[in-house]
Amino acid sequence: MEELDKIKKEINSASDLKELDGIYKKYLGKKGEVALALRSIGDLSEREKKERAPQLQSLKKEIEEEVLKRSSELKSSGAEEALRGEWLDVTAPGKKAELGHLHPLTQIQQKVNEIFSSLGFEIVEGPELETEWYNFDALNIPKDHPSRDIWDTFWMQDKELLLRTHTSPVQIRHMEKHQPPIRIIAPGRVFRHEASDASHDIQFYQLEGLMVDKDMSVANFKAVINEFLSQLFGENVKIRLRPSFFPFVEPGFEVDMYGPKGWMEMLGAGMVHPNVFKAAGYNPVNWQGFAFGIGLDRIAMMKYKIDDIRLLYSGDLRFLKQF
Ligand code: FA5
Repeated sequence: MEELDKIKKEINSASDLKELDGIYKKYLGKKGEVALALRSIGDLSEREKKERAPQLQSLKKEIEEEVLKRSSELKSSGAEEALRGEWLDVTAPGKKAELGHLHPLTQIQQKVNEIFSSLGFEIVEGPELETEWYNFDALNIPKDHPSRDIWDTFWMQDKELLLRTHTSPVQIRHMEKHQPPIRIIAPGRVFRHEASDASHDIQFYQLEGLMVDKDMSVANFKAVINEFLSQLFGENVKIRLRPSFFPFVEPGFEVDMYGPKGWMEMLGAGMVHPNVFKAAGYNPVNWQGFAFGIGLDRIAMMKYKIDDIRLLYSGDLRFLKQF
């Protein structure tokens, strides 16, 4: 009886289920005191057996009942709830939370936006679905220009609308609504119905730039683009300007940058053509400006040493996880 009282006290002092479990095992577990005594009953003499067996059986029963009682007390008191945290096996290897990150193109886009913002450029947007007027006519692109061809442009079925082939239409949309001085960039997705290769895809990102004011010259463009590229790639960036032709600028040029695979064309640019000013409602006598269209994918390729543009759109996690 004395023994039973002591055990009951112990059971009732258990402050959580784990401790209670330990007490139960101490007496009735495989190597528990009472369990062992019960098992060794066979070694006793017949007389001892008769006396001891019922005592041990009832002790076992009493312990079981007391443990059950204490267990339900602990559960209902909410102690169990509070202890759930402590039951965590802190030595178990953790589950790694898969963290995503921004796509390399988005990272580049954000960096480029930051640089141009620091140079005083405002960020504007235009629609991906365009009219022929904004994408071609207003940009002085002749009616018979090959870029209007169905093999270059994705036309909607009724031919009323098209997927913009460059971000230049945003120049017109912005000038229609704003008066100079103008200093904007317009990043966005563009589409071309053409064969893809390591540096060309059928959809890609461009960043249009437009600066309009009085007394603007090519020198202003060179200063801005130099500042932009050296902020992004460092002072030692190697670039070259080549004369080129775009109907919406005069003169026009292309800018190449030197990288791991030699020279790569990064952007087209030039001084805004008077006909473009006229289409937007400006008097070309009063204003000058420069415009440029940067291939953002090409910038990302140079920055991250990516040798195939198509990887950017592959959705391949093995590729994306490197950035
Ligand atoms: C244009 O799209 C002109 N709108 C750029 C411009 C704007 C010129 C303002 C003058 C004034 P171009 O087709 O060259 O030009 O494209 C501009 C840049 O986009 C290229 O230098 C290149 O970096 C990128 N680019 C062109 N085609 C692709 C393509 N298929 N895939 C990926 N990038 C391309």
